[in-house]
Amino acid sequence: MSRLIVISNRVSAGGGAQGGLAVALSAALREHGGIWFGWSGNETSEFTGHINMERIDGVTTATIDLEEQDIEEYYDGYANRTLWPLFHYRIDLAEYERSFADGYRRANERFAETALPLIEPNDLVWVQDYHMFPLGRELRARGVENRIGFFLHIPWPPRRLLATLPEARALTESLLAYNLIGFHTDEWLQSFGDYVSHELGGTIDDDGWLTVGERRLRLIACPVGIDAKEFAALAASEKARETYERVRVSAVGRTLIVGVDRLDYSKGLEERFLGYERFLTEHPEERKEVTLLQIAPPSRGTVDSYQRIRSNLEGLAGRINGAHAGLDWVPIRYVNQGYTRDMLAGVYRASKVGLVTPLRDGMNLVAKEYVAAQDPDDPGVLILSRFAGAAEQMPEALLVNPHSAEEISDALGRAIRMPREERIRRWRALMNGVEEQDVMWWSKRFTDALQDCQQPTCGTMERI
Ligand code: GDG
Repeated sequence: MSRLIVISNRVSAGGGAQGGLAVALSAALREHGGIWFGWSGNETSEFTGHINMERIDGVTTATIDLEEQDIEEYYDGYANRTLWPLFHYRIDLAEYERSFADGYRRANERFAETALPLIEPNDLVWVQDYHMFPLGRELRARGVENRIGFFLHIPWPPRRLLATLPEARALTESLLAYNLIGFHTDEWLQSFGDYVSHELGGTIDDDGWLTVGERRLRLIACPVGIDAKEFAALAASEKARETYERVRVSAVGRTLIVGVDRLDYSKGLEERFLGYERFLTEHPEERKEVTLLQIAPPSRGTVDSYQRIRSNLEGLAGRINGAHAGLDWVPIRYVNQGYTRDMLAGVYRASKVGLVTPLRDGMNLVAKEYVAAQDPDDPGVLILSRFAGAAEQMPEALLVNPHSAEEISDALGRAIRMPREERIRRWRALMNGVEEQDVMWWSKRFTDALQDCQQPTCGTMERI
């Protein structure tokens, strides 16, 4: 079995607070052996390329520090202010600055330069996400002939939106350096194919082999999952049970609706609050019988659009609570902080409705965690946005258009009144999918497909 070199912006091996993705990548690294390489999250006054090697829970990690200018232009800039909004269809929020693009290129060159000595001839190299689109090309330029795969965790935007990015063509061309590119869904894969065939003259066969000039690489849809067993076990833990009781007691017999999201404009939180308000207005009989608990830990606080969404949401929650609350009831409990994963599992289980309504999402793991945490004999109902990648795999959820307050309101009414047999039937089908296509399935499927790709010859690579 080949060794695996995982390269991602941040490295998060070890520790109890790991998310499912980190668990899966750590497991794949333990199985294959190898190294997880990326940014330490720390700043240095001058970039030296010094690698800090550590061994954490059986996984070798290698991290580097970046300069302030790299962090501003590459991470806060191009990754978070340009690519993230554009790839979530928000060209109104995307900032196109040459200095960001330059910083992104420089940081990727630095990552390639420092990762180079870590890569041995037969290793599989697996690059993660939009922070590192050009990394494969930078490695090829330095003579790396290994199989290199890339996985995109966010959507690939429609061709005409992508065209607004000054570097769209160069960025897409740089992806041709990989042997394998993975997307969560067919929809994102097709968007990529559409751009490549219209703008680069590429053709794609039925097995996903893309040919552009002399380059040939494979595209696959490979939806990420969660560690379902681990999550179900978390839901049964002491801490989860304690949290479950606390949350149930605080709801005093009311039906709890839960939302859990990083505070991000892609997650549709304002639209969700408005949909919930519509429900309160249209169903006066349900008023005081329901409570929406929204957990939204802040993220990327240095970026303006994140500060704006935070203050907009606070204003909206305040207005809705002001208009509808009574002496002993507030309609929305909006919590601006994070909780441990076992506590989250308890919150999910205590909630009769999981309200997951992003405007766009590559996949959305909260939807899967909500399902995995339910009581099989009395499960809650998942309401899921049609525009989350997860919707392709989860048709038994109540699928809604997250922009429509009416659809959110109707789905809430239906979820709250849903008979137990129907809840169990829907949940069983959802849980089968969450268990079968879990995060281990995802990483194995990707690494197997990468292993099967032919190693490129040096000659072909020089022409990229
Ligand atoms: C990107 C893509 C894709 C949230 N609040 C707390 C907390 N969380 C955890 C959740 C979940 C994770 O964060 C969020 O994952 P999502 O998948 O929902 O969203 P993104 O962070 O935007 O992730 C997404 C994913 O990559 C994987 O490919 O699915 O589409 O955007 O695990 O539980 N965790 C803890 N406390 C919190 O308060 N501990």
